[in-house]
Amino acid sequence: MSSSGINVAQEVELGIPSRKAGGGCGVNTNVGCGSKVMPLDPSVREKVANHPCYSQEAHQYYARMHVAVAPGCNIQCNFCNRKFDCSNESRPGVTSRLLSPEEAANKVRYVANRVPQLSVVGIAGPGDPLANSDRTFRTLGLIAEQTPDLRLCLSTNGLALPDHIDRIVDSGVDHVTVTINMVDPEVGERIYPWVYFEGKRRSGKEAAQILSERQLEGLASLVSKGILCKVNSVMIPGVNDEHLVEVSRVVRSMGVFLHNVMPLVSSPEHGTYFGLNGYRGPSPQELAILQDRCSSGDGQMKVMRHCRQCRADAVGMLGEDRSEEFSGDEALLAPEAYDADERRALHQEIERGREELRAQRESLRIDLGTGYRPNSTVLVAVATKGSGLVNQHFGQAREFWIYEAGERWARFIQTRSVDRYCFGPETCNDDSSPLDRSISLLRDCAAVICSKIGEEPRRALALAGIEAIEAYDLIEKTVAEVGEAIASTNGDRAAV
Ligand code: CLF
Ligand code: SF4
Repeated sequence: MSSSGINVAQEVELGIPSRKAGGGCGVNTNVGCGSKVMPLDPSVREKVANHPCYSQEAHQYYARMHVAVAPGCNIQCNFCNRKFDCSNESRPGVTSRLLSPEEAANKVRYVANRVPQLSVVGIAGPGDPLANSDRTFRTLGLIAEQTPDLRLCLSTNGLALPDHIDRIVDSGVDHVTVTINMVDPEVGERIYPWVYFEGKRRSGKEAAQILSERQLEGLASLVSKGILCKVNSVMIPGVNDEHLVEVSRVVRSMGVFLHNVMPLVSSPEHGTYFGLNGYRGPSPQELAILQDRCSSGDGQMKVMRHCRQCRADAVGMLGEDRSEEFSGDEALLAPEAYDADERRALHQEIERGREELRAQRESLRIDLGTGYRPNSTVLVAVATKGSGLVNQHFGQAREFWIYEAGERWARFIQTRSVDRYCFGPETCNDDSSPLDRSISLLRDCAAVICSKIGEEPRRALALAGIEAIEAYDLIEKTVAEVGEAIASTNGDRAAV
């Protein structure tokens, strides 16, 4: 254990620079010269520990659910079509069923009784929660009263944020996300055609200026009240991609805990301004490069890399979508008794398991990406159902977790979904099979690690120069071993 009372593995998970001795300026890609160890405040550590969005490790064990109670919005984003959920937190093209606050509270109880991994309830749409403040706060009040052990989370575009700080605090919300796509109105006027403020529709630079000022004012107030804040940004190549490094620096300096840089998902079928006018989303490689730049600048911002851009009625672990399973009327109508015991017992079991895995990782001295990067690394893809293990068959994996791998080194880079996203012309082919899509998505990886793989996909991967490796073990341990073996024979093949 370190002097701060948390062990090295926990510090790494929480994004705290490691304090390894040695190494000089420029050696470390993630930790700046002269950086100091900043132990997390215990209250922050407690808030992060079981929140699946604020902790990459926690998202392997804990689930979230959203309740879609907020239909209206007070701004227009060029990547949004109002027929669908808010794109600031959700994947474009997805429509959620609107609930009343009472239905939402019933649904939370219903889901909580059936998904014991549940730790957080969020309101993230389908419009902006604070543009529907009465519905949002009534919902939060009911949930806090009826299911008091669940964390409350809120996501907003920030325009109305300064008007609601006290109500947010009083509601017991302890995590707030503000979507900030710019801090410069010249960039902003290309993203927001208008905002509705003080009874008037404002457009152009004035609209962006108002929005930006309100977002930053609201953020500062939240931070001063001890609310843990995350900023979401949509990366729009050619519009704000370069600028997001500055956004990251600014919000870091204000005390924001986490920056989630998400890809623009753009296609003409979504009917958005960007989709209809040929604006493309970034490739996974472009996204990872920008995330690295945000996390390696002066501010050393902690960057979220495991966001799944989920729906306004999402239910389950981040990597799975169980919203359909809970979309029926029975979830809304049943005023059933609430039983938190099963969840409490499971959460205790999860924490014991996590502690054991941390101890193993620590004994193996595997660096999760905060120390000194080895000279030779490769990218590898992992098939996992969570719980910290390589435990998924290649053919059943709908997403892969990409790691930078090398000697005692396993740095999580991003997730890539086989059938959810189009990442651009190279991977966009409606006729392609899931196997073709997987290979295309993993083309910059040296290996894929999974619990089982058939001969046909193994051959197809080999033809693409990707080695298939079967394992059932700790993810980071396997990644580091595979990375070391491949990097030492093939040299550096890390593309990001
Ligand atoms: Fe929901 Fe958002 Fe809270 Fe998480 S989601 S309101 S912070 S509980 Fe998470 Fe989903 Fe990404 Fe949002 S993966 S879209 S970051
Ligand atoms: Fe759409 Fe969300 Fe933007 Fe409102 S804030 S316009 S709902 S993407």
